[in-house]
Amino acid sequence: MHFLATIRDSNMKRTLSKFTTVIVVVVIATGAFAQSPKRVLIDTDPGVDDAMALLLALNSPELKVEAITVVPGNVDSAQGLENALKIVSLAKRCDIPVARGARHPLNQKLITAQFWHGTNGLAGVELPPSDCKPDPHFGPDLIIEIIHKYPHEITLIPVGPLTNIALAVSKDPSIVALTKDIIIMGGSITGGNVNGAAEANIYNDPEAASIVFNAGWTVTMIGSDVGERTIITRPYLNELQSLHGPQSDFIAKLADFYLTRSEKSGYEGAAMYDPLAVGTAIDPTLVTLKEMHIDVETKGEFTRGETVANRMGSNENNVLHGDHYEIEGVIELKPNAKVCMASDAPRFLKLFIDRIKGK
Ligand SMILES: [Ca+2]
Repeated sequence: MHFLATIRDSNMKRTLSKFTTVIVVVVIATGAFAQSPKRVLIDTDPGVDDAMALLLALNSPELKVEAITVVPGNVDSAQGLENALKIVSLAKRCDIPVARGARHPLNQKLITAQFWHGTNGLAGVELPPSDCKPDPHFGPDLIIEIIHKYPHEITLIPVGPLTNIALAVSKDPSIVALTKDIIIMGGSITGGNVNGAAEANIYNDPEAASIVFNAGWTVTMIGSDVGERTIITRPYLNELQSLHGPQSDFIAKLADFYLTRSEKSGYEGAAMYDPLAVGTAIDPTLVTLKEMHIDVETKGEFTRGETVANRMGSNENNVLHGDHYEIEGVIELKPNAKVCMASDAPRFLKLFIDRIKGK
């Protein structure tokens, strides 16, 4: 009896094994693996361009938004949570957890940006009250939980100051090795947008940024310098306004406000900072990346918050000899970032408009 059962069992195993092989072959042949959406978690300080980035993600089949966490930056934490909940409600996606995170940066006072983003952070556009409720988790705890739920599958897309990500990494460093990818909007290797040196997301919490860049993963850095060469202009806005829908009309109003503000400052269009980070997750061929080592300046009088790029991959090794130092070779530096050097702006803008128009 036991012998017969073993035969049946092994026959069944062979049949199952063949069946599994057939499934694997079919899946590979049809490219079904390639089509499975990328699981992403967006950490955001909404924010005009954040709203654009969120709705781009929610309308892109390449991505599955597992959660949204809110960090203070463009607006304070309470306003940011309200904005994020209204945006997911507009997209009819109350299934996505939205959690409030940190209330302030790690080591300095919050600097909000209503000057650029309007009184409520969303160009003064009043969205209907949200049908969605906030997730009860603390944002960094939700980040940790989602990464453990889907090990090696989550792409983090932080598009605000890095406070929540730094808190998550500090509480549970094991998430670094379990994260598939991290694509930040932040930094610049050719001057800042806050002042001569610093980009706003890094400037708003340099200590957090330093923790994130030094955590042990390779950060894909979509900087403000490339965002400023990836701009939405009037012809794109006209195209967006050619079809109507609740999300499309909302984004058109934001884009109009944002463009008018940029034009007043002498620019021909508005920088698509945060949407380009989401675009990179959707289609990495939209950007050109270069590996290098990035340090975050946390002390400089004029350079606090600067992302200091080492393009050579080494520092000189200066050794004290009596009353002076001598260079004794170089100290190799491991790249900790893939820095965005350029974007295919027309292709990205077309993708953005196509995904939002008429929605
Ligand atoms: Ca942002």
